[in-house]
Amino acid sequence: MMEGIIVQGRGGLYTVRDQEGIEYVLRAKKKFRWEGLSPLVGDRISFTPGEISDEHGWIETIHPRISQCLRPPVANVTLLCIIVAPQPAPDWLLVDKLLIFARKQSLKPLLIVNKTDLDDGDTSIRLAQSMYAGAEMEVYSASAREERGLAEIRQRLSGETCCFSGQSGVGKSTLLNALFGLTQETGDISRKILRGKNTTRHAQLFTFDDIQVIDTPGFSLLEMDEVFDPVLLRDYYPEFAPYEGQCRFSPCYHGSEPGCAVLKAAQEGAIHPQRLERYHTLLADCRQKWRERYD
Ligand SMILES: Nc1nc2c(ncn2[C@@H]2O[C@H](COP(=O)(O)OP(=O)(O)OP(=O)(O)O)[C@@H](O)[C@H]2O)c(=O)[nH]1
Ligand SMILES: [Mg+2]
Ligand SMILES: [Zn+2]
Repeated sequence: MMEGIIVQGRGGLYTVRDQEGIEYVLRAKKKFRWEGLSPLVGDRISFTPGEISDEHGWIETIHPRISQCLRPPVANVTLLCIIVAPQPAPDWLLVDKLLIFARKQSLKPLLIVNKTDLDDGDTSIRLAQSMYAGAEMEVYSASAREERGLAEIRQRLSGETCCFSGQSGVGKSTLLNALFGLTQETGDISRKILRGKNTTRHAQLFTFDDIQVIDTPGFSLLEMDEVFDPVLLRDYYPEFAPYEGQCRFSPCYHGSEPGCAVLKAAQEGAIHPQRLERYHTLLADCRQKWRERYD
């Protein structure tokens, strides 16, 4: 049996790369379906290669995952790189949701503001830096087009399995091309609606020295799929931590309770008001799902 990593999967066929960099096309054995397990890009697997006359071999074993993302569906990522750009306009709520996903999976999150060449007065990068200052997320900036900020990012990605994630059209593929000399297809942004055109259709894994990166298709909707007790949401906000236990009520959701230390901190400028506002949006969403959980 041989060992490899899934670099792409489409239509039930998986491209797998072995240690020597040779690629094989494989199918998954039926037993995985019975086990409710489906192979993901990033999975480490054991396989039997196809015979010369066969078109494909078989995935025999999927090794235990250190992490698993559902959106985008990839395995064994260590660093979730969330990409935003001044254009298309950042959906910060989407960023906050990705950040929560990352925390749930114990992935380190990292934000990259791309297209700084379009960032008038550094508005986007400054906003990102101030919003996430207390959120334990590193913030980098880059211009794939003008090749700015690339060396710092490359250095940060060293030793990691990174997943590039974010809205369509922010430049994930262009940035990966610039960082690693790839020639992936990139797409224009629609002029009318200023949105990406979903150019990347499948997740794909690339390896450069000690860096593995996965490019993924952009998306604009992200549901908080998991239903969980809304009181747990606050645990995903490191900027709230200094105030836990100081609110009048216990537990406090930091919603609109009187005597809430988090609300007070936000009023005094210690917590970014937009982060708190979006937290309230997610809290309402979470509460509704929690109420409806037995329906
Ligand atoms: N001005 C500017 N444009 C950029 C930069 N990076 C990417 N773009 C442009 O943004 C558009 C979208 O780039 P893509 O790399 O296809 O975006 P993507 O995030 O991979 O999009 P999907 O594959 O659809 O998710 C292209 O027209 C790129 O040329 C940049 O740093 N500056
Ligand atoms: Mg792309
Ligand atoms: Zn509170």
